[in-house]
Amino acid sequence: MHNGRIVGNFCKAALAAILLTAQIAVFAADPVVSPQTEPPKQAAPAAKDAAPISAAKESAVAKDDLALKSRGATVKVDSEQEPGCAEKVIDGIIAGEKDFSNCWAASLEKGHAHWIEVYLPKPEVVDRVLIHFADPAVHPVWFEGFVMPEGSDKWEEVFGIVGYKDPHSFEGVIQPQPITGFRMLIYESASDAVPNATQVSEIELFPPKK
Ligand SMILES: [Ca+2]
Repeated sequence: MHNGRIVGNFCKAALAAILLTAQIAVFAADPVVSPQTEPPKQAAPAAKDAAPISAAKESAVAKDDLALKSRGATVKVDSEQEPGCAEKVIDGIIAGEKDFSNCWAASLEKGHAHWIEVYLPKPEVVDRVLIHFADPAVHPVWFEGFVMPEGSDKWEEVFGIVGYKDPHSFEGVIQPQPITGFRMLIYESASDAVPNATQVSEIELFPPKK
């Protein structure tokens, strides 16, 4: 649908994003939950101390986010557009609508599926995942979430989403349990013009509210 060719750093392709976003708003499909998984539960209310996620400029994560490099979290990815950009999903900074340079961008040389894994320094009970995208033109539209339960070395699927159309963020409420990691597996992202591209700005993992 978009014939323009985007080159270079997608995180900085603001104008292209605006143009593509307008098209996505028209053509995006309604979300359909993957039939092999349970539907995601109703999203929990935003935390009182959560930063606005639709701000034009960058904003900060909520104070109780466990998935932070500053708290000892680490990250693995299938590929990077720029070396080291994967750590931007745990740096505590959320991309803005007009400034989405703070993100992991998968390599354009590699096709989907792309994946990103966040590891916690010790098991933590988590019941909510908040994923912030970056360039709305290349946001994930078909993806799955997994957790690694404490004491296990296997990923356990907690949600599967098809046709996701919010270009900014996704929130999933999951069964509370102690986990050591979270995995996002992305099968498809929004851009037809650059089908290999996908971006995530931040992954937040939250403990149950006290
Ligand atoms: Ca970030």
